[in-house]
Amino acid sequence: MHCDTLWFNVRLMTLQGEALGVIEDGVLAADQGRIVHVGQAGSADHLRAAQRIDGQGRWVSPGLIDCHTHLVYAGNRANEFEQRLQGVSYAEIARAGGGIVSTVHATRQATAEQLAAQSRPRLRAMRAEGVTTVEIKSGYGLTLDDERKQLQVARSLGREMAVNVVPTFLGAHAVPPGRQAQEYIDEVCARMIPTIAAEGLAEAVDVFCENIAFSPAQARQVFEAACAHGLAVKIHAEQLSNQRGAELAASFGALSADHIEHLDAAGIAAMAAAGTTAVLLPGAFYFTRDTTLPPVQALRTAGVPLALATDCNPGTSPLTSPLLAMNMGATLFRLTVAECIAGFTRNAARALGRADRIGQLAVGMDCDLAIWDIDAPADLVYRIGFNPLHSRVVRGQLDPA
Ligand code: DI6
Ligand code: FE
Repeated sequence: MHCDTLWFNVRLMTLQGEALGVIEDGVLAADQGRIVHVGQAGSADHLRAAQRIDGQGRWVSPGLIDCHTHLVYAGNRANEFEQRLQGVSYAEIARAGGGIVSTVHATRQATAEQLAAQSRPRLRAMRAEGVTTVEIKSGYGLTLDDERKQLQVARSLGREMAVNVVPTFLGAHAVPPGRQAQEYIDEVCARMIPTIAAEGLAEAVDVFCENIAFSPAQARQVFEAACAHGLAVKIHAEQLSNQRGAELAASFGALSADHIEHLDAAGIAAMAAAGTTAVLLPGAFYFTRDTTLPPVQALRTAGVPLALATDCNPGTSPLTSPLLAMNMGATLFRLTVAECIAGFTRNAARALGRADRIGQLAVGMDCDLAIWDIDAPADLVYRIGFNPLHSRVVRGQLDPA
């Protein structure tokens, strides 16, 4: 049997099964962008490879998947960070025209080219740490045209930089300046979601359900519209208070409920029953100096899959490092090494509805790989501010970057 590329002398984190699914002396083969063989050394002798690559004992994981980001935006809020260090509150900053609204203004004013130019370094930083798939949300345009612009820029950056981009429509992120929440949500449901779906601009719809954003009743309305137009649903839930948003989202078969620091037992049970993935965002927890921990042990006990992501956004998590997010997942949330790595691979794929295509080294999956100069998988989680990526492979192609 023929294949395009065969890697030998590699140590594989397959992410098959419960833990990391390690194969110490492994081989992996790809053909036409898909994995066609994964096994122990010597198990691929029947394969005739056009190209054979000696991995020199390096560790290979699935390409990292950042399943929750807002990385396409314009403007800079470092000034707000400085103000907050001086003791100015988030509410005062918002009243003075800062906060989400300042990013909305900057994003509306930017042309698509300017928006891409400002967002490109963030995607480049993620790519440099082995990211092969990233979810990118809209939510800083808050008009149909500006949301569309964000989603189109997300797509084009992905193509340009050989990163698979999964776009999510987050029109229900904030009430646009000068509008009323309910009449805006009516527009999101009646006009924006149908158009975004018809134009194929997003795979899922997300809502920021919180006392400072949209109510559970409004989230329900958005989910009904999303489902009617064949889009998957996700939710920003229980970040600051328990609105029972995760439970609501689970009743719509949500792919994920994200943040969930204030999630209760009923929410956990609903997520477990619906197969909804928990996306933990330690960067936002850290940056906002939150003190309420997500109920990690209860989620584990209930069998809810745990994903981890950067939440890259200018207000609460200016983070573009999945490796640092893994370290924070371990130090702040007490996740194990295997949970941190699964959180950026197998379980992140679940949170995006792509578990059948990415997130594991398994026959039939896309050949998206991260190749690491490390002694053991724990090095990915343990070190701080160090990047041991050797190279990236996307759909079987070695990354030119
Ligand atoms: N959760 C948050 O904390 C923010 N958005 C969200 O969905 C804040 C985003 C920002 O301040 O720009
Ligand atoms: Fe977010």
